[in-house]
Amino acid sequence: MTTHLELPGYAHVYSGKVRDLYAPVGPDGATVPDQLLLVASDRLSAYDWMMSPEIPDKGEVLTRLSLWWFDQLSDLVPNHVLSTDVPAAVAGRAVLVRTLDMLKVEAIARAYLTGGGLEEYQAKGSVSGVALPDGLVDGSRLPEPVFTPTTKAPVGEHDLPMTFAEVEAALGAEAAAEVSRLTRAILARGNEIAGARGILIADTKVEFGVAPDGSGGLVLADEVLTPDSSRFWPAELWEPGHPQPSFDKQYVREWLTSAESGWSKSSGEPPPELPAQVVEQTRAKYVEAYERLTGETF
Ligand code: Q0Z
Repeated sequence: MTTHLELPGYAHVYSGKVRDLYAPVGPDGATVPDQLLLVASDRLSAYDWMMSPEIPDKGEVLTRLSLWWFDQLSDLVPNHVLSTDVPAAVAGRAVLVRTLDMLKVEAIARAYLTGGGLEEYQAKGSVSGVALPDGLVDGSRLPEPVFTPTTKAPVGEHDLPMTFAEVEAALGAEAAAEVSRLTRAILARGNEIAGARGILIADTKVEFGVAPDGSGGLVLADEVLTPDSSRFWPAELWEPGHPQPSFDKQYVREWLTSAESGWSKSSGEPPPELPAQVVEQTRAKYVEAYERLTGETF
């Protein structure tokens, strides 16, 4: 069990699997309600287990990538970022954001068929109520991105598919339509940009909020189009008909499932420590994704 950082001027609010939330503390000692500090750690999960050791620089790579995507998407949707002026201890891997009322829906869109979407297609010929052509296989590109929302389950539990009617009941018909349109537009834009740089984005999960005073429309929050919120695939290895290798986690998964690790996914036992070489190869993949997408040196 790891405990969170002590950040001067901030109070810890919440920790997820790989990120931590803090609230700034005002001069009166009270937390500032309209701002949050979002801190990305170097933690990595695979097969629902937290890996050890951590992946150096992963939090900074993902934070900088998310900030870059917010810029690429700024004509589509406003975002929650206020500032990157953050405590030195988390420099580069934290952002100060506007506190929003978060929508209680996981906004997911799929551009390629795999995972839960593939299972639903095989059973029903449709995904989230959208009829799809016959003959699609694992990894097939969809004619256009499909909105496949889920519930937001508590940490440790798994999210469940929601019908569009359930999203409308939760958010109202107008907001539901806007969340669907924006989520699909974000993934379409993501693939226009990433495809030209050798990365396919199979699917992505985004989070929206609204200003607590009810003014304005949807605001894109959290992280966006990172390998933690999306499935990134190397374009040159794309071959529909079987599961695609993950751009970022391939070395970790290959090692964990190899005889060398001595671990079995189905054992219920925690996985062994990652070898230094697997950690370094994985770090290099995160850096490579950042550099390919942004065209900048990490
Ligand atoms: C994001 C999360 C975690 C990082 C709440 N702008 C916002 N306003 C209100 N709430 C959030 C945001 Cl981004 C918010 N999360 C997910 C959990 C670390 C992000 F522990 N939860």
